[in-house]
Amino acid sequence: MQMKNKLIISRRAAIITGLSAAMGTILTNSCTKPLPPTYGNILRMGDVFTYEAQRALLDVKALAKEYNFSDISSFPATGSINPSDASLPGFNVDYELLHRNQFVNWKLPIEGCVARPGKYSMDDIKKFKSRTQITRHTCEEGWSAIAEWTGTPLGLLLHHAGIQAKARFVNFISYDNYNISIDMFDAFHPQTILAYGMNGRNLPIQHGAPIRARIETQIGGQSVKYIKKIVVTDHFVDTGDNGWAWYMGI
Ligand SMILES: Nc1nc2c(c(=O)[nH]1)N[C@H]1C(S)=C(S)[C@@H](COP(=O)(O)O)O[C@H]1N2
Ligand SMILES: [Mo]
Repeated sequence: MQMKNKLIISRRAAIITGLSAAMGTILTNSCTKPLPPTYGNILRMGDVFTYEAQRALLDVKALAKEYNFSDISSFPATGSINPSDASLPGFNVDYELLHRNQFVNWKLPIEGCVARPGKYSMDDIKKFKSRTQITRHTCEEGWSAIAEWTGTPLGLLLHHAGIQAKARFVNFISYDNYNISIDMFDAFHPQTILAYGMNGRNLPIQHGAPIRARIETQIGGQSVKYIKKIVVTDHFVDTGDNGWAWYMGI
């Protein structure tokens, strides 16, 4: 039986195809290999291969797959699901106050290695060009779901804030104290957005209101909810050595 040729090369196939090239780069080009900031931490050895392989593939790396409306699925909420509820883990009194006023007083500070540090209100953020994408969220705990997300590309905000050449990491600090950092490649990836809309509505509380990140290049746990502050740094700040790798590309 003859196999039908697949005309469309999937993102995963492109990554696998490029893997041997990446391995070549890793093995022969040890002076310039892109090491993850967690290099040397024995508990995070997995970062080295995933990060090296994916970063060596920048030129063939496609966008994460986007889906159609008909693919949108039910979507569980996990981790913190409401930092305004004192009976739940992740409770935060500042968040509770903001929530009580429908987040009208919420502002997002962008600080650190930027020429113009400042605070952005929701109206400020919505003035930037928005991006809507229907993507699959894959949780490291074994479930996945598809939703439509609308938000502002993080790169637009970073440019607006005057990101400096020395910037290397974007650190997200959230109201429930779930903090992660990403490198500049993921920060400026066109599908990395600060999402304020989900499935055509305002982002619900359980999914991270008023704004969450969507980082479609990595596993779902990196898409931090309830964002409180963004700090750009020229060095790695390890805010979350929680047993998971720093880098979890998919
Ligand atoms: N602030 C914050 N962001 C978070 C989490 C969290 O507990 N707090 N959980 C993460 C994990 S592990 C997953 S799978 C997704 C869950 O997003 P959802 O609740 O919208 O399904 O959010 C991620 N972002
Ligand atoms: Mo997750």
